[in-house]
Amino acid sequence: MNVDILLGLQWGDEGKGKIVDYLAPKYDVVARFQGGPNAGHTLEFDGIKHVLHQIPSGIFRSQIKNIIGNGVVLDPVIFKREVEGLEQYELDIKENLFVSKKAQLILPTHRLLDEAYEESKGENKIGSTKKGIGPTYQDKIARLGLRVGDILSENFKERYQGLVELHKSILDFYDFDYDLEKVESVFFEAIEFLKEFNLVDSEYVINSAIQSDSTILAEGAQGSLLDIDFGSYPFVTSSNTMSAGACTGLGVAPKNIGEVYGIFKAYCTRVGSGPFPTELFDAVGEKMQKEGNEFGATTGRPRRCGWLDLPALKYAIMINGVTQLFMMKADVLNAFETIKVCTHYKLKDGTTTEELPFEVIDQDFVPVYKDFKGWNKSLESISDFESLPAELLDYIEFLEKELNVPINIVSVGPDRTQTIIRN
Ligand code: 2SA
Ligand code: MG
Repeated sequence: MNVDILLGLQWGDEGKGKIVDYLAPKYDVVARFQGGPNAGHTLEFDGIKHVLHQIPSGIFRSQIKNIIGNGVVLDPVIFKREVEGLEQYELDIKENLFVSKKAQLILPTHRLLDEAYEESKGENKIGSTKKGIGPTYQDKIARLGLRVGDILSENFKERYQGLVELHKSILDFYDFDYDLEKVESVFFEAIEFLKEFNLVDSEYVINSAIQSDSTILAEGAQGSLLDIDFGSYPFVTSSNTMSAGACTGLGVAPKNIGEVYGIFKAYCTRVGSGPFPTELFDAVGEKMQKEGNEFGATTGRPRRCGWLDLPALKYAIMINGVTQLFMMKADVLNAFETIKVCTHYKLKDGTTTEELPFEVIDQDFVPVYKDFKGWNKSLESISDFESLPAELLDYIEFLEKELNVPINIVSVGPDRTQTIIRN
């Protein structure tokens, strides 16, 4: 069982980048299994802040192999930009990065389609990152997509053209204006750039790593509540963000899965549209946004903020089989006199439930909260678990009891060093 999985348990932005960076030295391989450039994993160390979108977070450590798995949708243009952005760190990217030939390619027209679909939805837009994620997965499932390995074939341009013609007819249907010429030349430059990397059958790379007893960390992107099957459909992303996605997105058998690390914030945030039962619309929410610097790493959009939602968190723990919990951004709550946790929902008919309903319509139920006294002090100088303020320890103890999974890491700041490990 040498594949561990790290996942966000909420709506993304839980701080996965920081934890992968912290865990990475324990692993020989770090692999991305779903999503694409809609992810933005922020790593901070030695006073440097870096955001990774498609490249796995193990890239900063020279002894780690990094894999972009078959379940990923890869934008070659963003890939090129990302690699170039890393040049300053003098990493051995060409040696340490392996890209699955089976990963799907995001074409410039996929991005245009993403925009066209969003525009056509009016009020009901998903709030997509407009990186072409949905349309690319759509083509994958429709068996129309182009894969990374296809760029090596002689008729790649023809096949590209064939798919683009289809996309154009859809764009025309939506009356969507676009200028493809310029973006296409950038795309083909990026395709040439991508050819210089290790394009592999990554399922063999991973399984031979498993055979030779190497340790592998599967790095999830987005969050469990954005899962295509179990998220708040249709306000979700287009991949399986849950632990099962690591098996299909890498070609790893379930028997090889060991730990499932679930990352959650001490409160909740969401970018984009869709239900958010504990969302705050008042000064408290604004304060959370400000204290937590809650602005998207990919699009810069402000994140909606609210209190921790236990029914939603329990659901995510259930579908993922989480074995260890890591609580992030506890320090953001330093400034609050009272901290609230939603323990269950009260439905319109007066009954209560701890389960997420089929359709989460905010107006149909109200969250019921339990109040906790805030600790109201800085956590900056604290480095061991026992020295955390009593109020925060109470909060953690309550959550562990409710969730039935140990909280083994508490993050008290963005830097690598501000990570409290529980022995
Ligand atoms: P898309 O672009 O089709 O996947 O958008 C569909 C919905 O999914 C939401 N979405 C996200 N929400 C939060 N974080 C995202 N990425 C993180 C970032 C990185 C992460 O920092 O940008 O945590 O992995 C992300 N990606 C997609 C989006 O807002 C739509 O509601
Ligand atoms: Mg993020």
